Amino acid sequence: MKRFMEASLRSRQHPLIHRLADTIEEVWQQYLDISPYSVPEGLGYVEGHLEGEKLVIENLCYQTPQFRKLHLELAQVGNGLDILHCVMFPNPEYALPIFGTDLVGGRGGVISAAIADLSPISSDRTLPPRYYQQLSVLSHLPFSQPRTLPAWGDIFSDFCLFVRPGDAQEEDWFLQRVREFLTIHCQIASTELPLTSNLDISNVLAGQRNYCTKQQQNDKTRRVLEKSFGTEWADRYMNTMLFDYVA
Ligand code: BLA
Repeated sequence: MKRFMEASLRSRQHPLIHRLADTIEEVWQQYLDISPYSVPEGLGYVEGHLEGEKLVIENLCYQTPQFRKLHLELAQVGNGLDILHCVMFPNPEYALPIFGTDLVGGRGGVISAAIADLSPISSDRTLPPRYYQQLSVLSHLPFSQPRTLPAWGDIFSDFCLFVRPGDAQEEDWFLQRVREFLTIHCQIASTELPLTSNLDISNVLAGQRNYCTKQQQNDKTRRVLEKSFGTEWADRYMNTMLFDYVA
């Protein structure tokens, strides 16, 4: 089989990031009907270095009948910081939650932030019953260093995992949980029927818009991008590449 994606940056990144990137692609290929998505001009591979620290970004994007954009981004800052960012944006005709994950850490060092969620987009902030049923029977994972969500994090579900993995076992647990989230999500999504009512579709759009505007408030992401690319570029990148929405 033809190579699905070029594995370049990840081989120089933290091993957990490399493994998570491979896992995400593997589950996508196993369950979804993937086709190409054209990344905005000049944003497939990006390098910036305003304040000395070099930032390299690699964007991999796909689409499927149920998802308008599957986005996997790998980034490396100088020699110290590695990042994996992934979001699956459903088509507005599908009332599906938004899968998102972010891993931030230093190479050879520790992962400081590992987050994954299936985030609800309904106005009552609950997940569809099929998701709730499958997520609530997953085993409890006793992470030693749970982290607290920032204020804008009210978009995340009760199943959101946000930790600093303490050792190799906890890294494995994180990877396993993300695989479970993704598998549940892809299996449900591929049997989901599209909405037909315009009101239902506009409610999905409102939910996705809320998710994106909250994520755009993440100052930690913004600061990393601003340092290497400047304020304007960072703003445009966050609004058009990371968290774009249909108005
Ligand atoms: C945290 N995100 C962070 C941090 C950095 C980035 C440096 C701080 C790490 C720490 O607190 O230990 C940076 N993340 C980036 C950059 C990109 C990125 C530069 O994705 C892209 C180029 N963020 C997401 C998604 C989620 C997310 C999809 O992109 C969740 C599904 C969450 N990241 C998230 C959260 C924090 C974070 C909740 C902690 C924020 C805080 O504590 O204030």
